[in-house]
Amino acid sequence: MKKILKFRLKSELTQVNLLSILPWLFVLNLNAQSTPLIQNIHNRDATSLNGHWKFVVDPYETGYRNHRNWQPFDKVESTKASAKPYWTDRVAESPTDRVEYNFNTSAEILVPGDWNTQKPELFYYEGSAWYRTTFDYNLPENKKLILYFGGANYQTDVYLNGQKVGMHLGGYDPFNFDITELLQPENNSLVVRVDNRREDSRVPGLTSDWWNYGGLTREVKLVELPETYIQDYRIQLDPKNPENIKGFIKLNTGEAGQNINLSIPEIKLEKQLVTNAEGKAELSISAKKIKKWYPERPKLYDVKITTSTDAITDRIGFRTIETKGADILLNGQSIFLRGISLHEENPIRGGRAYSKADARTLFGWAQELNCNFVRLAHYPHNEYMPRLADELGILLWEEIPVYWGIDYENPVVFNQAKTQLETLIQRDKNRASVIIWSLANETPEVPSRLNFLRKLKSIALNIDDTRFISAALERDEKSKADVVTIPDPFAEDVDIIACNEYIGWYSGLPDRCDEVSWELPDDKPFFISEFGGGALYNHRGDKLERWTEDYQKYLYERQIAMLKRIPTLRGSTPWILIDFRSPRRNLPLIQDGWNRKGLISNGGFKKEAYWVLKSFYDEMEKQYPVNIKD
Ligand code: GCB
Repeated sequence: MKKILKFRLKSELTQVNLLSILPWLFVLNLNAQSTPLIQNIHNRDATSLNGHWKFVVDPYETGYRNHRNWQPFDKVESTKASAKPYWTDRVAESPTDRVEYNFNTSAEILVPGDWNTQKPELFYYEGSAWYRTTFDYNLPENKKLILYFGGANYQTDVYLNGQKVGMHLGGYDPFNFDITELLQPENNSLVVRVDNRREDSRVPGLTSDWWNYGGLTREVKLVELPETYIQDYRIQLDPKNPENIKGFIKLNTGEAGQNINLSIPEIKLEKQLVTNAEGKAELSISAKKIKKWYPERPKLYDVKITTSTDAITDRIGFRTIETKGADILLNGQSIFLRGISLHEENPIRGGRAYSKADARTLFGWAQELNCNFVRLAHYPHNEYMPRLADELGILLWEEIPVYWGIDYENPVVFNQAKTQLETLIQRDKNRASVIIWSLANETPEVPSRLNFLRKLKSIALNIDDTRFISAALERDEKSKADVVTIPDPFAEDVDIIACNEYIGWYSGLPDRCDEVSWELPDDKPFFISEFGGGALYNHRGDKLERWTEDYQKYLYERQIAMLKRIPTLRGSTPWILIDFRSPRRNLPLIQDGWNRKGLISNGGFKKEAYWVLKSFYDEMEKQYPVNIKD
């Protein structure tokens, strides 16, 4: 009897355990087919697949799911070797075979680009659509071909010549696949399904305050690589010894004893390294002659990595960043982050921003405002942004869309947040401009959230412990009369305490700023990650008439007066540089689908408050002078 009881207990336990890990097993498999992201694809010779692609919209997912059991065809096909995925260039096999789609005769769409602003009928569309392009490619022997996507929102299923290549989840992070085995010399047919539905198992979840642009929103390209290639590297100053460059270089094959040459020709630095059993070489090199990267002097060096089979060059800036009490020290000097928040949107052309020219327009406006800092809200922006920020000397806050109410209990959600964070850090860890990894924005305090965020923090630090961890936290304006506090326990985990506040807009009138004081820890830098209010360009009136430029201007004046009274304040990124599209914002004649908190209108015209912020930043620039020593 005793024995049986023991056995039953054991099997129940096994059952419980299995049930609790099942979702995790599923999760582990989600992005399994993609090749680990390759460092610096940006500077590799590539064949662009940008341009006109064939396009078929598929709201009922006819090409993706079986209409009788609603299962994706992919799942069924993996068990039937001979079956061809539906809608991936099937041809009619007999005159009676009905094929109810045809890429050859379908409409076209530009890649990169969202579908919402290219096709008026898809302006509000959230669903699935198919893309197809064809290409020839003569791949030399002993080479690999990598198919790279800068980003596609949200689920992307990729098929080459009728076979599934892989699937990616995540709307704003790059991914790549090795397509060598499926490639043919001529007439390759690349078919991609993109689905941008909002779901509570995704990140962001069901709700946000920006446009859910769908499609192949970033560039697509083919990159030829040798069998053994430089897969990853981190080359940065050692925060503990800024006269040293520290990091690693990793090859894709885990072979020991391979030689790697690292050089920075401008300072005549050259170093031979040898890989360990993981195909990785750790490095720590004295670099006394290096000139540091400052926003005021964004010095970049050509850094060359060469192996017997591969070579790559990057442009890297070297700087240190640390906190000391309430100060943020860049290259040892206290700075004030004169920032602004930005969505990845080109308001003048309309739609998602994706090019270097777009990046220049957006950063150009920020620099005119005398910013040395930009918050890339609320998701990873395209790679041109951090690359150009490196060149222009703009410090960056980068973040993942763990935003408002997401499902912290769901391991599928956690895994997506984790992948997006890892990929962002993987892509940008060599950019001098990036100083903050932000893990969340205005996330309500529910019990499972803290653990979720702490796990993300340790994942971030594991990949890169040279930058700050932060999050746009919520404040408490109610518990104590006229005192604002940040009761969020995650404030203890961050290097910079950042919070969003809308005093004078969602909470009271602008004069309210004069009534409140802030109670904050004095041993950490404090940062206002958002404040602001809406104004329609050229709508003028009394300073207390909402939606006028005059109200917005007055709000900025009162806010800035309040900010100046906070001794630990070391920067701000008001919300937001430019009016942006949001389906939540439908006040007729004022919003009409735009969040109007921009300092610049969607037509590109500066509002009055722009100049108020600029003069604050001119003043801060004087208060925090920079002394370039090398
Ligand atoms: C916020 C959000 C931001 C919104 C903004 C607003 O706190 O972080 O995404 O767009 O408020 O305009 O209300």
